[in-house]
Amino acid sequence: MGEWHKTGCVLCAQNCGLEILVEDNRMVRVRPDKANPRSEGYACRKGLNVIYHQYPADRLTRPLKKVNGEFIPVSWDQAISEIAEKLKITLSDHGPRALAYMGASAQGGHFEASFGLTLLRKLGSQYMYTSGGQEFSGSWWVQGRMFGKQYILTGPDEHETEILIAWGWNGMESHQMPQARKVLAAIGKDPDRILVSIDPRKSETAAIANIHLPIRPGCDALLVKTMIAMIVSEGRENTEYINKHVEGWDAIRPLFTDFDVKAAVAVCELDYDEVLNLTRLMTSKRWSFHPDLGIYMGRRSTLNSYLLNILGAVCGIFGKRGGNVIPGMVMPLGYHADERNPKIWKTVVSQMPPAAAGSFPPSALPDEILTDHPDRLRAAIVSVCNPLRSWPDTQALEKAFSNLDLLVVHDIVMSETARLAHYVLPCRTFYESWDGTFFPWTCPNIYFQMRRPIVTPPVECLEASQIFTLLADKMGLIPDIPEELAAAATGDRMTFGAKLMEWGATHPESLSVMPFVLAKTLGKAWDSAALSALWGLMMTAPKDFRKNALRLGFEKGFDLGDRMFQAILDHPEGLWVGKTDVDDNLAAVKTPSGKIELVIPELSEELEKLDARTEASDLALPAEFPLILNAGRHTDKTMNTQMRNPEWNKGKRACTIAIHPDLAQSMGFADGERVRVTTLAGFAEGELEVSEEVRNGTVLIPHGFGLIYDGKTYGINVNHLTSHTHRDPLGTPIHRFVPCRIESC
Ligand SMILES: Nc1nc2c(c(=O)[nH]1)N[C@H]1C(S)=C(S)[C@@H](COP(=O)(O)OP(=O)(O)OC[C@H]3O[C@@H](n4cnc5c(=O)[nH]c(N)nc54)[C@H](O)[C@@H]3O)O[C@H]1N2
Ligand SMILES: Nc1nc2c(c(=O)[nH]1)N[C@H]1C(S)=C(S)[C@@H](COP(=O)(O)OP(=O)(O)OC[C@H]3O[C@@H](n4cnc5c(=O)[nH]c(N)nc54)[C@H](O)[C@@H]3O)O[C@H]1N2
Ligand code: SF4
Ligand SMILES: [Mo]
Repeated sequence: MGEWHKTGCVLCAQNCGLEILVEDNRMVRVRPDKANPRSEGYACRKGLNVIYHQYPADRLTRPLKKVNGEFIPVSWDQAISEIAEKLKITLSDHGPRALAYMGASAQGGHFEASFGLTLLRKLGSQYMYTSGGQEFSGSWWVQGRMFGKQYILTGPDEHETEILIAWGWNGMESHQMPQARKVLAAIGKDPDRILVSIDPRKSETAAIANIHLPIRPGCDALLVKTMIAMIVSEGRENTEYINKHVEGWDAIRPLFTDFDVKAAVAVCELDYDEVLNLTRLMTSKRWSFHPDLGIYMGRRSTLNSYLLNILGAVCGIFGKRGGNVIPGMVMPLGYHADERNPKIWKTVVSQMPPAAAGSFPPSALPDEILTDHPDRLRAAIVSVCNPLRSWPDTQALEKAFSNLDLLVVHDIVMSETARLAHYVLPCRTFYESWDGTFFPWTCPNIYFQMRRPIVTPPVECLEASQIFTLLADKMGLIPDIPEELAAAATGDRMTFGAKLMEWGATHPESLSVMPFVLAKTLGKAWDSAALSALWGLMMTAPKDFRKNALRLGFEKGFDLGDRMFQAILDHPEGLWVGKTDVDDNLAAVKTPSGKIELVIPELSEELEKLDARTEASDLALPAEFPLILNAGRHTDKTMNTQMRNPEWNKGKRACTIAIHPDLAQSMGFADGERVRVTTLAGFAEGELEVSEEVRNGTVLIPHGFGLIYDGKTYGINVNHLTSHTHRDPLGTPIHRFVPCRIESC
């Protein structure tokens, strides 16, 4: 007889509520949890197959050290002592710029990030690299300039909107919104609402959209500029909104006048009347947009995000119900790292700033490691992240990682990155530990779920947060904790809190390492560093968060943080923890003017030059690579690199090289044959799929394959085809526009 446990899916940012049946300490069945207030019984096939994720054949159960090219098991004490020693030597010989932390990217657990970042900072380095830096560098940098902080994000208020624009987003497969398929289908079917897809191909979302603009790949910036120009020429700007909430429109408005919109629409290969009609709808109805990788990893990534924000501001959709709102957050996703502040580091070779709310762009990494500059990267801790398959340019990264003096990987499996490490440290899975995520995307209520362990981990496995604590301790970074304080951790939390404050007041050095102090006290008593960090987070929650909690109905009081913590424990199914003030949503804007600022001097030249003529020549492909590779479509048969056991896709056509029937015919290819795709970075071979859904002239390969499992390789690692230098000025790889060719093999 087993027991059903309330938990959540750890595979994507939606973290849908799940119930999992556990028998004899083994997860055996999964069903959606109707009691979860955000997902309300919604889950997709990935979540329902999460048992494959929990029990991969290459699960790590002991700390491993590489000796003469082979991994041998070592004790925790040996592993941590040796890593601490090596780190100390590297840092004393070469300074803090030699160290990077790569992580803070998990879809199922964010607590590791606060420990990794605290350790990094304490050791004097700013080099944090996350997967966010390979999707959001441009867009979050733009948010920093226009909304005041890089972590102030906006998202569609999908339940109130009249028009939802899926812009380079295939929500029907990728979700990226609570209950995405249900919500998108409902909008598409509602006679009073309009679902728009702006996507070069007939994606699963485009297929159910009321309007599909099949834009030529890479033309989004030109299209948005055109749309703004159409609105300006017909005088349809939302002047009242602009006067109240927007700064700088008069300064940039001339860039949108005297613009040849007809020529621009032709370059985008769209229908002029359709585009004009859409802009007319956009100035007469409440619209919202969800941009995603087609925009972020598209050509002109940063400019795309800038122009979309200008368009939204001109139409007055930000901070308004049914438009794009700033969701409340339990915890910001990163911090504001303005590169104009001289204290903020840049990468040594490419001089890239950490534009994605504190994360440097992974595309910069190969050069940072392989340079002979004295400040090169020499040591890295990779935590809950798989750069060797996920980040651009596997060949360059492989070479770079092999040149590190020290590579430590925290993972649950022998990932492709772990294979290159000097030490591999075994983690508890997210079903064996306490953890939660801070992805927002609900409005007006703010959601949180702290998942609890539902199965016992293999004895030697630890939370990544606990591993960071062991390392910090061994390196002498945590002040001695008095016995009285340690003892108080097993008793009443508020009494512990009072003692902690008292001790902290006389030990100011403890403040910069507070997550570690909590982990060594409460975390020890609870066998979870992550859970202790949650308590710390609730007790020190910023004013805005507390205001949101009171608005939802929590009562005021000095113990509010502790009561919220208890409420979270009392609701394993997840709960609403706050409510934003939607009527005053733009109060969250933190620019100097308090308004949405439209002038970004660094982008003005690119914006000014952008027109049909310059784009037409710039878009031309070299004769050697006449096709465009979309390197990394996110499909229902992948979940980044997290699903390892290939059995979960048994009988499905999981990884293919897809092209349009016309292209197949012109090249004499048949569905199912083996073909080779070549780019500047390299080549890959695989099975051809011929599909009407693909835009002619493009080649689609999913992201997330190239898995090495049980001695075999499954599917194509698409990052063998991407070059780390094919990137936006802020470092985002241009994975949706990779020139390529295809031939039979
Ligand atoms: N099933 C599944 N779901 C996932 C993931 C997964 O691996 N599998 N991963 C998750 C993660 S981490 C992320 S970030 C998201 C990503 O979610 P999405 O961004 O929705 O994923 P993509 O498949 O890249 O879809 C982007 C769309 O942009 C289109 N596109 C390509 N080029 C252009 C262009 O030039 N202009 C425009 N306008 N569109 C273009 C593509 O045709 C595609 O339909 O998915 C998340 N959800
Ligand atoms: N070419 C190309 N590349 C891409 C993309 C693309 O579209 N094209 N999409 C990209 C996007 S949007 C993203 S977000 C990144 C994602 O790339 P990553 O951030 O690398 O994410 P994941 O593949 O989710 O894997 C993270 C690692 O965490 C480990 N892990 C899973 N669960 C646990 C756990 O419970 N505990 C611990 N300790 N470890 C665990 C997994 O085994 C895996 O090795 O990849 C990207 N790479
Ligand atoms: S949508 Fe995401 S969180 Fe929900 S079940 Fe699917 S993979 Fe899991
Ligand atoms: Mo992502």
